[in-house]
Amino acid sequence: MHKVLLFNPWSAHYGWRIPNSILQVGASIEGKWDYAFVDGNREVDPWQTLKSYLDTGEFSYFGCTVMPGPQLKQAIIITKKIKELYPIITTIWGGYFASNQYKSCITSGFVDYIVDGPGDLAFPNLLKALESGDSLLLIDNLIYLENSKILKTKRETLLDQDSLPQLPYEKLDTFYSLKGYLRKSYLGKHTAAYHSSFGCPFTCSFCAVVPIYNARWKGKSAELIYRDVKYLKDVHGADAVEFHDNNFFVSEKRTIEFSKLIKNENIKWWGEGRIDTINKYKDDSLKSMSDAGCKMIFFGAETGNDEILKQMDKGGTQTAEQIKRFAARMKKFDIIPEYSFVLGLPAETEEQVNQQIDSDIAFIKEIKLINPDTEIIIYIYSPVPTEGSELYESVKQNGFSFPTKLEDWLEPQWQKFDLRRNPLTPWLKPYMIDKIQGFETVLNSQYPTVSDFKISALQRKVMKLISSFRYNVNFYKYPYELKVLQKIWLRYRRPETEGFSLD
Ligand code: B12
Ligand code: SF4
Repeated sequence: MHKVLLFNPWSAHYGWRIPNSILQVGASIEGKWDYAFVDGNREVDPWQTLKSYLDTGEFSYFGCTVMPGPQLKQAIIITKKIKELYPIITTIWGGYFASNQYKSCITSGFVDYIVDGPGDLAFPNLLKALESGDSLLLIDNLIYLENSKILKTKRETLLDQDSLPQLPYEKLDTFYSLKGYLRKSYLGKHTAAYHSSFGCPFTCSFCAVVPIYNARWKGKSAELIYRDVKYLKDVHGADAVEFHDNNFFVSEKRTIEFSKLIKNENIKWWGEGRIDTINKYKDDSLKSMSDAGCKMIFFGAETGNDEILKQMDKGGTQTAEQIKRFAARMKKFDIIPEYSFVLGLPAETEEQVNQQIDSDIAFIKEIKLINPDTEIIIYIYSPVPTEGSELYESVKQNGFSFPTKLEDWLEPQWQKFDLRRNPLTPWLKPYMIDKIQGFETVLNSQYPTVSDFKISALQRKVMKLISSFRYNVNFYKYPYELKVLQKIWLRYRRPETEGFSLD
């Protein structure tokens, strides 16, 4: 029997999301290969579970999805162990890390094949070719070694998303109850994760989506998204959805069609979009989204510096003025803008790097005055290998390079790098990191956000009062008193480590 094991490595302590990556990979082989799901998030000891499957002797393939951060850790340790103990098993990696850092993965000695980008055709075609002995060269989206040389096949055109097989929710439910994936969030008691499109039409120079999709985007139709959301609601009790698309709002038409369909279902929803795209939406469209349950949208505001925006935001039209005006505009529609900022980009001198951090802090404070409900998420810039981009060239010139050996990513400093907390970028000095993190702590106390739904009105008031002095005089050093309060009251969600939002 040539069965397939599909593994989602551990990624979060609580609030697990439907593992859409392996779910969609499962869909691609449904009815053709027998397969099992193993989710590291739902296992006390995933190795024992994997081992019990492998010991049956029925499995020939181990497929693992890999994103940077903690997932990578379990992916490396477990795949290596499988190769050592079960050398006949073919190991296949997919996901953002595998595609973006393919050189270190494929030369590790324990990853046999990488599916580079969508696996909907590449994965079943690879399995078929491995069994028939056919050439792999004609299969798109593959990376493998031949005579120690890395071969990369061509990237396929994005497929019509409505033509893909249905997601095997029922099968997943036989391994792990689907209800266990519907977590409590600011949006609802049972929040589902759904992914409705691939890629993004833009080419921001810091973004991990660009090297894989290169300005391509394809989405499912509104009807299909509605069908799946309604299924999750009717059969499993979902009352909210977070859309995991890199850019859910590319098409105003699709968004509005979906809003019309979902309007009477009493579903709250959230997604990620661009300010300059949604700013072009008509007022009627924003109203219809709000009426249909859209509560919050995540935007890459990035910085208040127009020069840097130009450097980062290729193909876009975002400006500091627009970021401010848009925050004000969203107030009218009762949709919370969740703005993420990237601080700590390279500059010519240390002084300029530091000055840029100060001016972004001032800009964030201005946004909070314009629309205090705006949620702010601060990331420290960590490079992505977007070869050829102006930003990546500057990053390399400033002395940064990625590990060349896969296992080096297990080093504590590289694990932190992935979480965008300690980026190992030589131009960013420790005092600058302290300032960014200190500001973040003070800001989150001054404006505990609506998605911190666990704290009471009184606790909010106390935090605001205690942090006022620091906030008003820009004093962000050692905010220990606030950290203690946040630890006790907020269990402050770290979007950098546990994901983007909404816990
Ligand atoms: C859900 C999610 C999470 C969840 C993890 C849930 C889980 N899997 O258990 C949480 C919230 C915990 C999380 C955390 C993080 N995430 Co995350 N996450 C996502 C998100 C939004 C969706 C992933 C998903 O389900 N996609 C849907 C599936 C269907 O698409 P897919 O994964 O691309 O799968 C297709 C192909 O890639 C391929 N494929 C994928 N896996 C496999 C495996 C095999 C065997 C095969 C054959 C094919 C294959 O085939 C699939 C079908 O076509 C993505 C963005 C995105 N839109 O994908 C970011 C994303 C992957 N995350 C990212 C990051 C950086 C992180 C963090 C490290 C930091 C952060 N602040 O978000 C943390 C820490 C990770 C950790 N704790 O391990 C980045 C990765 C960037 C990079 N440099 O590579 C992304 C791309 C977001 C972004 N645009 O920056 N994340
Ligand atoms: S708009 Fe967002 S997803 Fe698209 S390239 Fe820019 S950062 Fe990446």
